[in-house]
Amino acid sequence: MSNVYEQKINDFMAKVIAKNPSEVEFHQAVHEVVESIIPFIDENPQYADAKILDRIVEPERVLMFRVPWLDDKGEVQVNRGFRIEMNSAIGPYKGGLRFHPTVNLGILKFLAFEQVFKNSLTTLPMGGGKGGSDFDPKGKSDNEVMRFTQSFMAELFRHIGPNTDVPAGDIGVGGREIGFLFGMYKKLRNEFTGVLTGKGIEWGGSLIRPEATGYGTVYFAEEMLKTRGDSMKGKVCTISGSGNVAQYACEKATEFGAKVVTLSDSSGYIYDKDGIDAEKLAFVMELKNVKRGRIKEYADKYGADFFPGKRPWEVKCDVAMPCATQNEVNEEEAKMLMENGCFVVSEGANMPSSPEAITVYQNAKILYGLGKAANAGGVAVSGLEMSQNSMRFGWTREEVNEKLHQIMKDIHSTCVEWGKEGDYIDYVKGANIGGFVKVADAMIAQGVV
Ligand code: NDP
Ligand code: 2IT
Repeated sequence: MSNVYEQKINDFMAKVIAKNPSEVEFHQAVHEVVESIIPFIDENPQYADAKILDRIVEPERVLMFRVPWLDDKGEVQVNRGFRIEMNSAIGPYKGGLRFHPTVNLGILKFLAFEQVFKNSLTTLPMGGGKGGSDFDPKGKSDNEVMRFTQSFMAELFRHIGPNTDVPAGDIGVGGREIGFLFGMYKKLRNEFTGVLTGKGIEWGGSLIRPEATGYGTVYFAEEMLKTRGDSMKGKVCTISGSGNVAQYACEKATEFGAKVVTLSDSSGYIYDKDGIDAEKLAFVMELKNVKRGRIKEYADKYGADFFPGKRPWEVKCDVAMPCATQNEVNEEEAKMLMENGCFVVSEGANMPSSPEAITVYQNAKILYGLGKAANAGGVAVSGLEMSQNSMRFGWTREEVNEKLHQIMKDIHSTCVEWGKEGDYIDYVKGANIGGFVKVADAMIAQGVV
């Protein structure tokens, strides 16, 4: 990159950091995007004239609120709730809710910022948002989760709506939580609407929404492999996480003929050299979604290895799919992946690779599908859930899956269109520019608002 661009990027970042001190994940996400966008804007001055970059890093609205609730002992607990309404240029704010003790403003702003570009890439009319709380669902009873969730919605309901802001799940928010949130919203508004996605199939949900993020991440990996005349068949895959995204990435990779050898949680990872087949995955789903147990129990049951406190990137693989959380692959781990022959990284999680890890992938010229492209399948099917709710009609599994698959192919094509550099496809550049253009053009068309 030329010195002129580096100077412009540094100047821009200095302003962002001064204005948003201590929001380190937000700085990281913005930096990754502006590295692609600043050179692009130089050739497309209409975006500079309209100050699009200055506007796009500023949330349209940030909501922060007290969430008091009573635990099972009758003691008062207090958490903090957030909703970041980042950008509504191309549709209502859309994005998940995260319940995790690490949640803070900077993390949710990074996620909301990523969501703007991701949602644009899906081709569907959705703006970007994110929210959540520092509430820790681990070890809480169903009743405690319900009381917390109802208190959270007792404030959030006045800010959201099917044409305004449509939350969904993320870490710590799955079918159970969406159910409690929806029930409370409906009671407070006296309206049955598609205000949340990820709903149960009996009450307005879409088939394939639970599967969508993980499936999409594998579809994206398959598209990347196709550019080299290759496929997922026969590939050894490492996956981190064992939640919603990891489970369905494992299912689809196995269906595509790959062998998935790892899963993890925050306590460590399991390595199963024989592969995690459908029966073993059913055990994981019961363990994680119903019993809410630890991944170590997989090793106890199937005689696999368990590595406490470690992440799976030291395991030899062809394809790595980080599906747990942000910054879960550092520079050293990225180097380890490359040294062991990994040549595809498809990110189910949001921003799982550190900036240094990304540089390692780029220098090695591997197929690197960053989260905002590779994990867009989840929000894409959320968009399809919104369409089905508006039509008061539901598509079949096959129809939704086909649409999801096509959207992932289209996102891949967009990345190629904007990111092709000779023989190499820079998916980072491709996704950032491809996601930016539509939002930026819409912002210009709508004036200074
Ligand atoms: P889940 O809550 O279902 O699962 C999260 C998994 O990641 C768990 O195995 C959890 O382990 C692990 N994990 C979470 N935080 C950490 C941490 N700090 N360190 C180590 N492991 C951790 O969440 P999802 O599967 O829905 O989300 C996973 C990732 O995918 C997130 O980055 C999310 O933003 C992203 N994503 C999710 C989408 C969705 O539709 N759900 C869509 C697009 C992206 P433990 O149980 O021990 O905490
Ligand atoms: O990060 C994400 O894209 C999600 N957690 C899903 C958001 C959604 O609205 O389905």
